[in-house]
Amino acid sequence: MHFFAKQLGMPVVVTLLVMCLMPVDRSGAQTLKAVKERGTLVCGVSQGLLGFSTTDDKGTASGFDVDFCRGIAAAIFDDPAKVTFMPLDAAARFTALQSNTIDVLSRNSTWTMSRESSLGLLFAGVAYYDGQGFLVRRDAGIDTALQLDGKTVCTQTGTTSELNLSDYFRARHMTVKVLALDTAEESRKAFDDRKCDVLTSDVSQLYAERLKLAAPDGHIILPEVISKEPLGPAVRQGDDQWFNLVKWTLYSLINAEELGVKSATLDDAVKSQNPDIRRLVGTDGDFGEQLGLTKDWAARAIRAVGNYGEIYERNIGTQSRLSIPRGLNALWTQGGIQYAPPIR
Ligand SMILES: N[C@@H](CCC(=O)N[C@@H](CS)C(=O)NCC(=O)O)C(=O)O
Repeated sequence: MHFFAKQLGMPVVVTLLVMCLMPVDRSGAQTLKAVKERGTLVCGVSQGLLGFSTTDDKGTASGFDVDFCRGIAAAIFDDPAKVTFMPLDAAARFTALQSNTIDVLSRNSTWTMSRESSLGLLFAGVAYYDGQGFLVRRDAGIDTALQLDGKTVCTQTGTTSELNLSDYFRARHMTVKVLALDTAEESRKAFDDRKCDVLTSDVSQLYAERLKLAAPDGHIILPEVISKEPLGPAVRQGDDQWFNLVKWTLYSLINAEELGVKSATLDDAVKSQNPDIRRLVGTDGDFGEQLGLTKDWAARAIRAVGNYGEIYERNIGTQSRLSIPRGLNALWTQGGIQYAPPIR
């Protein structure tokens, strides 16, 4: 008998061998099953942030964060409409995940350590590299954050913006009065009503909020970006299959842009000889099956919402009213830092 078998005894060796050959334990994998049984994905979004998630008069949701959820729904059901959007304010968003009210949170939320280490969540990746900034009235004569001493700043409760604000001014021995409100709408209104001199938030949100102010052109965003705000989709801990599905759907959209695969050119991509493209769209390999889906999982998502660049330009980039330059969110091959691990 082999040495190890002698030491451990034959039954133990056989058990170990059988365990090694068994499929991976999927006991934590409840979310995908629940989503499929329910027939719709429940996605937590903001209560209305232009370009990221808004709802029109007919009740149709659109935006960058919304499209990501539609992409996941398409990957699962081959139908981007099979998603239910749940608007959440900053304070309610993480509890909604913890209590199983939503399957995924796609709501301008910053990936921070404590949100993973103490809230029991996991961020699946960075969909948008952001940073915190300041918006002021053009006629206030302020052109740098260093002139904000003594001013009143409006922010939102339960956000990283509120925390960074005090760090930033304390470190510079400056004092600002903070007016922390519950929703973005309340902050914007307070600012428009001149209850505060400054509005602070992630820069992408300042672009969105500026368009909703009574006089958008009468406002400027100061040059200082005081924090790192990597925004991305979050899930509950304890379901690796679901975590992988959300993460690789995001990465497939970024890889699709890098490989030049677009919604309109998907039929050509399926016939491509490029091995990276063949794996992405499911012509080669069984990557989709490994996620609990079908081979063409990524192709379904790309067909429905386009690649990362298409989602960006349509909602917040050149084709949108926000017109936010790609900046850090350009691909790593184009001078930015959006970089997706390979599908192989
Ligand atoms: N990225 C930051 C800020 C996120 C946040 O909730 N910002 C507020 C504005 S400061 C917002 O988006 N509100 C949208 C809403 O209430 O629907 C975080 O994760 O804490």
